[in-house]
Amino acid sequence: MSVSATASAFHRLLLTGAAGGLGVELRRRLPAHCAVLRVSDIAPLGEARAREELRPADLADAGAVLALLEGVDAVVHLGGVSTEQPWEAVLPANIVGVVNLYEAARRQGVRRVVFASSNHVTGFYRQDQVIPAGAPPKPDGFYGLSKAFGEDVAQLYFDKHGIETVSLRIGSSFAAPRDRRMLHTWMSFDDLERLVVAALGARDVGHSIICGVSANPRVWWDNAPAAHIGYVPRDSSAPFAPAIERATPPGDPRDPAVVYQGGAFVRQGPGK
Ligand code: NAI
Ligand code: 15L
Repeated sequence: MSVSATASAFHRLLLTGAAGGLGVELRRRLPAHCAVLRVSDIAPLGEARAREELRPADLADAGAVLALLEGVDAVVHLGGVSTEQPWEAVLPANIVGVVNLYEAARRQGVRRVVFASSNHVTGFYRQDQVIPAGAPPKPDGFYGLSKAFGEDVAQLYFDKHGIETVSLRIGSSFAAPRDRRMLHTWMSFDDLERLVVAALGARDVGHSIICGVSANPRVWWDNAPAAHIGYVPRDSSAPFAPAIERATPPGDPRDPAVVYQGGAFVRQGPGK
């Protein structure tokens, strides 16, 4: 199911990471909110669909990214490394790539970016804490560090060049929550669409940091800024809780993956 279509102010939207898990979902859903959807990835994208433009590109290639943003009104930036990886993999996709994207936005006159950040920017806050949506970073690895860098790039390009960004610290966006941790962090695909559409259309966002999470009963993040951009989640992890709790015993309370919000990511990465 998709959420209802909106009359969009955007003629041509660019979706990076369009071949990935969330990209496949948004590729199907974003045409309801724009006239033309330009889709890009380093991985195969298949055939172009109605009102689509295919533009394969490596985010680490500055020239390719400059061309990618030509004629675009706004960008939904999902592309990059999406899990904890060696620095050599994170650097080109998530560090060089995000600078290439914002430099291209500046040079091509693009005024709005929706940036897929991650809860791993704040993975080293404890699970017994509730933190505000824009809490100072406590990244849990190279991946979280790269997303914190991406948020800082977004801030720089707003302060210096007026390019507005909504950075989405996405929790766990999958068809359904997969474990006890995701009962806190889950965001449905319908709520993802609601959030991205709100982030594209809201006025005067400057650089806003919002948590990408459904209306779950168990909360680690105070997502008050979401009201400012008009995001109202409608789904919840609650119906999934009984089956998950039956299937998986609570973890060892001394396990760092149980202590910290980043879960298993805190056990990976530098030095591991
Ligand atoms: P994914 O790994 O399925 O998709 C990422 C896409 O980026 C892939 O299709 C990959 O080919 C592409 N990509 C990687 N390096 C590239 C490069 N150098 N140039 C061009 N494209 C490149 O990840 P997923 O789950 O779809 O996530 C999308 C975005 O949302 C990612 O940025 C991820 O960090 C972020 N996110 C996702 C969450 C989730 O629960 N799915 C949670 C938090 C953040
Ligand atoms: C992320 O940032 C990842 O992209 C996604 O694959 C999940 O692992 C998610 O965080 C999570 O924390 O569950």
